[in-house]
Amino acid sequence: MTQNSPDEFVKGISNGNRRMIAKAITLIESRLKDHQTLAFKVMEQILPHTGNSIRLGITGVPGVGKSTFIENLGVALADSGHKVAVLTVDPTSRRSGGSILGDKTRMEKLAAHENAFIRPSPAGETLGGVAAKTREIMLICEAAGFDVILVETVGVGQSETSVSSMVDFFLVLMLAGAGDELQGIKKGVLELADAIAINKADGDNLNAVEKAKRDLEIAMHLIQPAYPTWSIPVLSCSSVIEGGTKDIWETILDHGKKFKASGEFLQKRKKQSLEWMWTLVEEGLKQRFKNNEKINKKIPAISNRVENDKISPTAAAEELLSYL
Ligand SMILES: Nc1nc2c(ncn2[C@@H]2O[C@H](COP(=O)(O)OP(=O)(O)OP(=O)(O)O)[C@@H](O)[C@H]2O)c(=O)[nH]1
Ligand SMILES: [Mg+2]
Repeated sequence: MTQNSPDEFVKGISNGNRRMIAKAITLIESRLKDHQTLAFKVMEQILPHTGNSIRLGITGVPGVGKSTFIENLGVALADSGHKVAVLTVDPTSRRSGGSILGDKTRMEKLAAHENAFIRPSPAGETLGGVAAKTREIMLICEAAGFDVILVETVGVGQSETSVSSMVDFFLVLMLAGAGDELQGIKKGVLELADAIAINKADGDNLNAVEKAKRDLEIAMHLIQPAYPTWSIPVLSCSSVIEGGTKDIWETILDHGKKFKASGEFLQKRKKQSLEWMWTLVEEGLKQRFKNNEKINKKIPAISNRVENDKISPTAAAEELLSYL
């Protein structure tokens, strides 16, 4: 099969052609040098057509209800004419063994919706690799006319930081009544949040949700808001009651309005683009270092000298770096 030209890709993507979008994503995910070169050209050309979307990140412990929330909100938005793309960042191996399928069935209605596009986590050895690809896939979706991008990530390690640095609004879902430890409430995660929502606010759970809200509001007072125009709200939501996600969406729109008016919206996106560049530089440097033959040859001897106190780790690092 002959490969499409960059122009054909760009045309297909801007026409919202699903097959071309899928092909472009395959290109982004490929390890082949030829594919990467082509992907680079395509990305360069579509870049001016990106950015016209609301980018929303959603995190929370496994089972908190992220996928159900996305299905619910996504269908409501898609029904009202929005074009919704759902991406995931999940560096854990949780998803091998068919749970991608699991997620698609959890988002059954959304997956079947003509205004929606669901793409599971790309493969990648490093979180940085997975996140970088997700970010590029997000740009492809934007160029294809998707105006709401929902990125789901499980609350593990650094994946939250990666996702929060590619979205306009970062939503942390929590459960009432679960201990702090279980929730993985690290201060760091709360600092990334633009809103916190206690999920499953339905049925017998309502009292516990109210209590959790009060506790979290107190905890949030200790956190310095990152942006002057926004103090982080603690909300509640439910995906099983009609309109249970409506307040969250309104909060997101309100945030967008305020950030656009104050200029912080563009500022944040610019900052994120620069941060992304530096992340890629760091990853690239590491990769080049690891793949450098000259350095690889020197490593055993120099390691030996470090182990036997013949050379200080500082001097050894200096020497290895000098070969780059
Ligand atoms: N009562 C109630 N149950 C919910 C709600 N949202 C999700 N659930 C249930 O909670 C379970 C987990 O939901 P998921 O949406 O798969 O959770 P998740 O956070 O995506 O989980 P992972 O992808 O495994 O991290 C499912 O059995 C849902 O039916 C809610 O608002 N209320
Ligand atoms: Mg899920």
